[in-house]
Amino acid sequence: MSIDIEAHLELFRDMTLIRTFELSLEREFKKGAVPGMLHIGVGQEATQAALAAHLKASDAFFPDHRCHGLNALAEEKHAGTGRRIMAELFGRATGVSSGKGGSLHSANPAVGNFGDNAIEGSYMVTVLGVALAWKMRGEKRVACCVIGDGTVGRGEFHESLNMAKIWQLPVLYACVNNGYAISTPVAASHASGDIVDLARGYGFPCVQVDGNDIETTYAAVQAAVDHIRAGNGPYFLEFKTWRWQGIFSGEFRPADEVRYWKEERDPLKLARQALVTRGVAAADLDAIDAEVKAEIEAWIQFSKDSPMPDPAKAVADVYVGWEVEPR
Ligand SMILES: Cc1ncc(C[n+]2csc(CCOP(=O)(O)OP(=O)(O)O)c2C)c(N)n1
Ligand SMILES: [Mg+2]
Repeated sequence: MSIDIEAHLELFRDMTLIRTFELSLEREFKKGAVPGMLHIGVGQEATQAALAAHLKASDAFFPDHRCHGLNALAEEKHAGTGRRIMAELFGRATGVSSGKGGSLHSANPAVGNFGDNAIEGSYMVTVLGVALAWKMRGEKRVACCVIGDGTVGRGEFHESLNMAKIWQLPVLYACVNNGYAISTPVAASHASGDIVDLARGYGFPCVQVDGNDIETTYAAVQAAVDHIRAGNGPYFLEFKTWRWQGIFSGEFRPADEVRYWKEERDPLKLARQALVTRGVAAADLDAIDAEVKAEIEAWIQFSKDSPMPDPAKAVADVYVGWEVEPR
């Protein structure tokens, strides 16, 4: 399939932004500038860029712990404020959740980001409520949840898919199968290493795609959101991919496997090759890269220059309509 060259270039830029965001963030994390835990999505850029390209501000997505890139793109595309995701990760008052959410709890429903949750899979149930509300109101909106292969082991997976089908809810399940949950290979924890096999029994479209090819992921998400917006009920996508880093990564994976994914299946390298084949000059792609790098450094500087949250507001936004006096 061939996508419009402008769209293709924008996707390349978006993937470059995710890669740069994550590597720069990791650099700052190692220096001690970023509090808390950090799971990064390097290697999974094509999935997140494709979702960001098709989800509107009026849709909802529940990101997982590797979705800083998706969160930043949604913020940037719909509000021009991607830097507020960076500031959130730095724990600053200018962050989308006033610096109190961090990596796992940054949310901004105004751009469709309904927030991650440290309890893996819990939002597979929450997404049903959002989708049900829209269906009852007759709104053509998509409620998406991003889940990893490990998260599929939660009971909510089956509860959610079952109810989404019975009630024909507008839910997009975006399953990022990166081959591992912590250090456990997918085939060691699931009856099928292809998660799509576990989803098919619920009787709605379930499609497995190459998660490292941006043209494939873009077309797959397009088909899914078209199906859902047309009122046809839920849709399940499994993106086969691989994460470069993360919890205990590197040491437990065979050298051949690491080499294959990093050298032959790098989504950014593949996108670059595809664009050069289409006639785009390598220098133009380098210019995009340089521009994105400068932008991310500016986001980091913005974060470092931002104030810490005011302790007096520690419990503000925690309870709706109930202010608690901090002691
Ligand atoms: C209910 C629950 N159990 C355990 C954890 C700890 N935990 C955090 S990430 C993770 C692995 C998730 O694997 P996967 O869904 O494949 O995502 P990946 O990290 O590979 O992107 C686990 C077990 C958690 N956050 N919530
Ligand atoms: Mg995984």
